[in-house]
Amino acid sequence: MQLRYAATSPFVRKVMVIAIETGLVDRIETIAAPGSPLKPNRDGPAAAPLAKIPALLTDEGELLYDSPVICEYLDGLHDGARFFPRGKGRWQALRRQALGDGILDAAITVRYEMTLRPAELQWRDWCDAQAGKWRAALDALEAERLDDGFDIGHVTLACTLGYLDFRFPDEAWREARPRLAAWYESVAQRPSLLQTRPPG
Ligand SMILES: N[C@@H](CCC(=O)N[C@@H](CS)C(=O)NCC(=O)O)C(=O)O
Repeated sequence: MQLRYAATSPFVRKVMVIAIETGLVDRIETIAAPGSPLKPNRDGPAAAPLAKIPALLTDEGELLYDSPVICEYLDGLHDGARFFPRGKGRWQALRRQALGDGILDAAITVRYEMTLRPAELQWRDWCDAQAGKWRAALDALEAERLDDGFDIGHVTLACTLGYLDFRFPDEAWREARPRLAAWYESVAQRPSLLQTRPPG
């Protein structure tokens, strides 16, 4: 399998965490393909129409994209415990994945605004509104019990919090959210998360 990859992408990180946790990582060849909305990159193997990463070319030649799709595909290739539960817990796992992905979408949009758009065109109110979304989502997570396993919801949330630390180090999200912070400190010690930490 070939995976379009960047070590800084939290969506790629989700895929790599699942690949490590399921023992599939050695079957995946990573293709460096940094993503930028201003320079859509469709060169090389496993390029997807939206030019986003991750994208996975399976051994059967099928192109898959969007991290939830790729993660669920990988989860069907191993015999261990499922990261996408079938029965009880499925909707909670998918909802948590959606919440983490939504936080990432808001955060990445703000990062693009602040790094790609010329300073005089940056829209502060809009960035603040996006930050308001991810803060409300973090507040909702503080009210949840997350120490109930390790499925795709937990994987996504761990990668999400790691991304906030990586790209928004001044966010101080832990201050008013001690339970979420404690959960993250413990889950971040898993080898799959340690091995996929963003550079720097
Ligand atoms: N919903 C997608 C989001 C993927 C995404 O936004 N990836 C970013 C990198 S972190 C990207 O490729 N950005 C380039 C672009 O938006 O053109 C997923 O879950 O895989």
